Amino acid sequence: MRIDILTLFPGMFTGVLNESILGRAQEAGILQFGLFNIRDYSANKHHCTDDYPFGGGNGMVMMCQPVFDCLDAVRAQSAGRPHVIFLSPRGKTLTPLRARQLSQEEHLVLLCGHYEGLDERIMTQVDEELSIGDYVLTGGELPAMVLIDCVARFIPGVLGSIGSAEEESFNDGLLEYPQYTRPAEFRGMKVPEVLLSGHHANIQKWKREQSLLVTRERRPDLLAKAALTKADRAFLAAHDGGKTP
Ligand code: 4H3
Repeated sequence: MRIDILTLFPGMFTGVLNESILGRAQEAGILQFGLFNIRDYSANKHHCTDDYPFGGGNGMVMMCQPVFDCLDAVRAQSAGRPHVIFLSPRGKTLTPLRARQLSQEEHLVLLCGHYEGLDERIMTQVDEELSIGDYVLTGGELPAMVLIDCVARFIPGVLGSIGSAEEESFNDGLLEYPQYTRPAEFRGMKVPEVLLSGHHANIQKWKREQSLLVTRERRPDLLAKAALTKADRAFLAAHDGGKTP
């Protein structure tokens, strides 16, 4: 997958994209990133990218011209038609389902705003507005990085030996069970016996049950939506935290 990023602050991305799992995915040729500095496309002699809002109001608004020209440059370089996303608190909230769907795209373009916002006419160039949550940030750069990381996990080969994103939190609608590593006892705290037993079926059962308990306790909203088996329901009913006498 190719991901082009349009931003006024390309330097914000270098660490995040080049370290750890995303860095390795680039080396493996699974992911390619392009950083475009919107300022480089300003036709203004002072390389201006923002201006005062018509009708007054606080702050500055990103101008059409540099963003349109930057997007044109990205499109001129691409064979197909990229999917253009604008990161914004007014977009739909990113979900694991949407992230998985986006992981099938060949080419994403992420547009990051700064200042108070963008000239609304730029939205004619955007296919989708996405938000990473109900809070406002100083720019769309951090949300773009979150989106990239979240989508990349669903691309085959990116997680490699770490396992598949499918196995992890949210995918079967439940939170993860607790995990332990050596030593088996640390400062008097013991690892649950079953994990040391080597009994595969019992271990799988324990993990599922722990997922059910932790999800009910912390995110009952997720539990209500999860696909539960008869055995899951029976287990939860038998371990209702003493609500039933
Ligand atoms: C996205 C962008 C929060 C999110 C953002 C989010 C600054 C967009 C400015 C930038 C606009 C304010 N904040 N929740 N902020 O995903 O350019 O709207």
